[in-house]
Amino acid sequence: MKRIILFVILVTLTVFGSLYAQQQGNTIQLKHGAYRKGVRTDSEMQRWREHGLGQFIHWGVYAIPGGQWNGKTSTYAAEWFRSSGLISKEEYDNLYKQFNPLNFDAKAWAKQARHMGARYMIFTTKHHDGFCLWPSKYTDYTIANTPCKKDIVGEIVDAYTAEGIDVHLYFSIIDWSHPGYQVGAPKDEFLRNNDWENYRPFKTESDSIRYQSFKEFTRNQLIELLTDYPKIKGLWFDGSWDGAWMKEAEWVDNLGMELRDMHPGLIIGSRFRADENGKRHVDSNGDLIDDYDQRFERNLPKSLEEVGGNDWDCVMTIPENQWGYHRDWSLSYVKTPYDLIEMMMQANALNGNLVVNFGPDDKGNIRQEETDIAREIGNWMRVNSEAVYGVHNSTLEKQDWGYITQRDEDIYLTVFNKPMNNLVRVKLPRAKNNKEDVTVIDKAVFLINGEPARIKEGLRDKAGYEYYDIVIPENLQKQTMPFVIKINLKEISRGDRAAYQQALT
Ligand code: FHN
Repeated sequence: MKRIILFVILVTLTVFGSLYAQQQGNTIQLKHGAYRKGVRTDSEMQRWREHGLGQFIHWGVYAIPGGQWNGKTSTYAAEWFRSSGLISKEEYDNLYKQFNPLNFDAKAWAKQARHMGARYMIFTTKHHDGFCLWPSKYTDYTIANTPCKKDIVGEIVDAYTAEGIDVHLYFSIIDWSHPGYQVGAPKDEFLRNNDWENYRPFKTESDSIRYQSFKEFTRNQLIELLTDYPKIKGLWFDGSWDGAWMKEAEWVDNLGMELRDMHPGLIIGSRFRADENGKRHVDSNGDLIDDYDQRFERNLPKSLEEVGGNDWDCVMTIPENQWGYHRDWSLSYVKTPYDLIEMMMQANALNGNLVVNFGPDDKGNIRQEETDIAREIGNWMRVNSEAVYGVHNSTLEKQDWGYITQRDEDIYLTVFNKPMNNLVRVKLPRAKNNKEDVTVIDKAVFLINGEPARIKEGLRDKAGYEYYDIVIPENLQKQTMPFVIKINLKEISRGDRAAYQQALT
């Protein structure tokens, strides 16, 4: 009994001790936590930060069933079809023998992505089923053993890079095809109780030994990818939530460093590894693990506080939750170009990138709906991309009619909810330099036609904020797509305010 009491006291002291340390701002010493406080400041990361829009491609043998088998349809994510219950594992594992995408044309995909305005792309080298779209020498379950035989990953890397689009390779840690891969035992209770040290992912020693072979295989494949495709900019990991992988904090951290050494500037998101306390994405001190936050899957943050000063991207499906090709898109709401542009601007306004997912079919075709979406986003980007690339959160507050982005002194107001009175009211920040000054709009122009916008007399609220109305001209009042007004501000003395107002009317 005494021992139990002692144990309880010790656990309580450890838990409260570490909470206290965090509350006091004390740092917990970690061997495998974040590499830095704040964001990476090198040029590769700066380039990534400025992308604004990306494309994701999920492609693999799951495109053959496309969510349907023997006349039955699965509502499951198409890329998880092996687990849908509609197909036997054996049947699924033999599908690759039929994989023959005769229409695959990496150059055409890359051109389409460039027209859409994507500045980077993420490509599934292998998803959870383990099928490799490159001829990996560490498994037979690859494209080399299909009738296709092409090095799909190689063609993608070359074609997209030639179009000026940076390539990041998606790599699933989960691999159902490898005999050594095993799902770790349930872990949540250990994490909840801060008892990660005692978490044991495997029941037997031999399971643990088998897992070593899987780790070696994973390492080999990652080294192979970096060796064979040196033009890539980053690795996009998935499936690292499994307890067995999370328990390998030291090994995974070392592997990450090895990969970074091989490929200077390599960009890796927060889904690769956990710290030694089983904390993912952010470590036990609340600092971001690796280079950008990958938690915003199909779920955009709503405020800068949620982003916590980190770099981040949001990967987004077009239907509800289908990443791979699913034949039937009538099963859920399908996002429109308008929806996706709105998400992109929301992301950009909060210092993030939006990545839109495409799922080509088994012949290598990008479906018509995706082609139409890519074209329409591209048409919009051709006029408005200034509001997307290289921008960041604005000094102006978020306002109800839309999203605001900024690059240097240029501020972009993207209007989604066009006010009924055709006046876009803009709340301006207080003057920075001299409290006696006021901020006013210096210039305003519509990106769609380059025409200057008319500004109406402003008003001031009790708190001293200035508001100005920008008039939407008649030729834009019927616009069904969002439009962008680029403005510049200036600070003038209060005494000059009346003259400024008069000049507006
Ligand atoms: O299980 C996968 C899913 O199939 C898809 O690949 C997404 C993309 O971010 N990642 C996992 C779910 O988080």
